This record gives sequence, C-alpha cells and structure tokens, in this order.
Amino acid sequence: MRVVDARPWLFGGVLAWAGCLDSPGDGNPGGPPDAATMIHLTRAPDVAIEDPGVTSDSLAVVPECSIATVSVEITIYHDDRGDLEIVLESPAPRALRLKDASASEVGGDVIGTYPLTLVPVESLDLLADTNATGQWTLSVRDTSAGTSGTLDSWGLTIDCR
Ligand SMILES: [Ca+2]
Repeated sequence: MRVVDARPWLFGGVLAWAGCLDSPGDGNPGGPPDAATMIHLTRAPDVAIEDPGVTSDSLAVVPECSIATVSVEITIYHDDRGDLEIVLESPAPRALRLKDASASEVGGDVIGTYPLTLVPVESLDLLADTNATGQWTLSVRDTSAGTSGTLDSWGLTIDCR
C-alpha cells in the first residue's frame, strides 16, 4: 500500500481530499507500482444543490491510469430524489449519465455506489480502456424547484490496467 497526498487542479477550495494507491503483489516498496493499480479518491463538498440548477464538484486523478473498472460512491441528502439528474464526466472526455430525473420516482436521499448498490442509467463499463488521468466532474442537476438537498460527498474507485 502506498499513500499519496495529491492536490486537485485549479478548481475551488479543497474541503476534503484523500488518495491511495494500492500495488498488489509488489513486494518492493521502493520500486515502481505494478501494472495493476487501484486509485481511490473522495471529496466531501457538503454543498447545497441549486434548486433548480446544476451543482458540480471535481477531483483530479494524478497517476497514469487506463481504466479497467470504475465505481462511483455518492452521498446526496435530498427531499425528493426524483428531481435529480446525475452526470459523471471523465477526463477521456466522456459524460456518463448515472441517474435521470423522474417525476414518478419515490424517495429522498441518493446514497450508495454505482454500479454496486445503485444502478446507473449508462454502464460504467463504457469507461473501460479510457484514460483516467485528469479531471473528473460530478454534476447534479435539480430539475424542479421546491424540494432541495445537499451534495454531501462522492468518490471514485478505479482499477487500472
Ligand atoms: Ca428541487
């Protein structure tokens, strides 16, 4: 296990930041990381979501990485999740829809991990073999005024090839 303290790019203030690189099977702590590297980054913006409007937050992946798999953890506190559309933009660049707004959707908070405990609209497999290095942006659009919420935190877990 290696722990790297890295900074995001020139976007906003950093309220919380964590990074780790895992190099399974690498018995040499001084050597280069193995080809198989895991990246885990989290952000905790704790920001009110515009009602209606778009609220975004970004993080940066610094190590060179071609994506094998990626998962997205999200904690959104909200009064009506049906208002919300969530899009993840990768550095490839590739905009991936994780959630659509739906007037018939019941419930409030969006808490979980795509694609493990939440089902994305577009498969995260679409990001396989694309470049993970650079800026990732999560955008949350509240499509209907009246009920509101907070983008508490989000993060990425990326297995690199
Ligand atoms: Ca709303």
